[in-house]
Amino acid sequence: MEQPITQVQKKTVLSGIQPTSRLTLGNYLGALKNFVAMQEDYDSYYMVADMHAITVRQNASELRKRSIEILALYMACGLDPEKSTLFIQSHVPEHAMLNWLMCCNTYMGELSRMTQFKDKSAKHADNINAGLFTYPVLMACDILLYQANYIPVGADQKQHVELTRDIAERFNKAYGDTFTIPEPFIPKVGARIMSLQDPTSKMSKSDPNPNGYISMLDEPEVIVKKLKRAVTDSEGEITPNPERAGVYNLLSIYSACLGKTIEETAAEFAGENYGTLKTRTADAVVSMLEPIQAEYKRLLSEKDYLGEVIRNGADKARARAVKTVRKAYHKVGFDSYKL
Ligand code: AQP
Repeated sequence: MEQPITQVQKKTVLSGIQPTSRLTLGNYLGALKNFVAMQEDYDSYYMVADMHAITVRQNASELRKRSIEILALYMACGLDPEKSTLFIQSHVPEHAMLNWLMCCNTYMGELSRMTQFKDKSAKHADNINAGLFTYPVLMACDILLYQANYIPVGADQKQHVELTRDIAERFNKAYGDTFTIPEPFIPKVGARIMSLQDPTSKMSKSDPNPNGYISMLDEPEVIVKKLKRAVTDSEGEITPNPERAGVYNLLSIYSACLGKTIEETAAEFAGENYGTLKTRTADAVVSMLEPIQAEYKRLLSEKDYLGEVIRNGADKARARAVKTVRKAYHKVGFDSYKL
């Protein structure tokens, strides 16, 4: 007799990027590239994290515009709204609704240990707000709302995903099984792209020095110029040594662009000088970004289509998120039948 075909349920993936500025090569290689790679095999939710962005003061009209632009950039990179749920975080009020529950299940001590809080409060000493402190709780809600199994992120976000696991386990233990326990999904190469001007700190889109980062929308000549100016060292030899941060960063960028290991790239450049490494890295970055930039420009001219994608994405995300909120509200003793 013929066996019935059993449908294997896809695992769920969620991630997002803050629309604090134009996205960098670090955002692409550390996160976005994996979003695209994972959408075929996973039930994927990718959001523009505008609620996280306001932990640092933003201009309102720019934030609104940039959120749409970043969603268009997601699509230009290959995220397909037919395959992935693409949405803007603030369009799904369930993120804020779950946040309070999870704030009440997170300890101050845990939040005080978060490296990103320490870094960002040093950078924004005039605005160390409570949102900056509780940012990882909202991030935990983003993940738990969709019962996500895997979270494609750069290495800097590993600590937040680990905290999410702790909060979810604590809640499940106190109230009964409610949330899926997620795992970070960090690329082997490109997980931590460093600043071109200070290769001991992370390439960041809000770096006040534009020579420190490559924006995904930089013109080819600008990319070439920034990489030419990248800080290296005086040793002159190309070896895959993480302690030689500048050279190692260029090797990582080249490798991540071409899907190679750092060792393969170092062997390819053995005996070459830094000038060659910089030029060929610039070529690799430009060839990778050029088609994305062209598609991005095309998509931005399709305003009605983008609007439709954003509305549909919010509806799909809400349909999933509300189920989790109902379940969690009921567990803590709220009357959730009206949700
Ligand atoms: N330099 C990087 N290398 C690898 N991955 C990176 N990511 C960010 N920078 C690098 C990954 O991109 C995703 C989105 O990051 P985010 O915008 O939510 O926040 P962030 O980590 O704080 O990124 P930025 O660019 O440094 O933003 P600003 O300047 O606004 O604080 C995450 O998966 C992150 O790991």
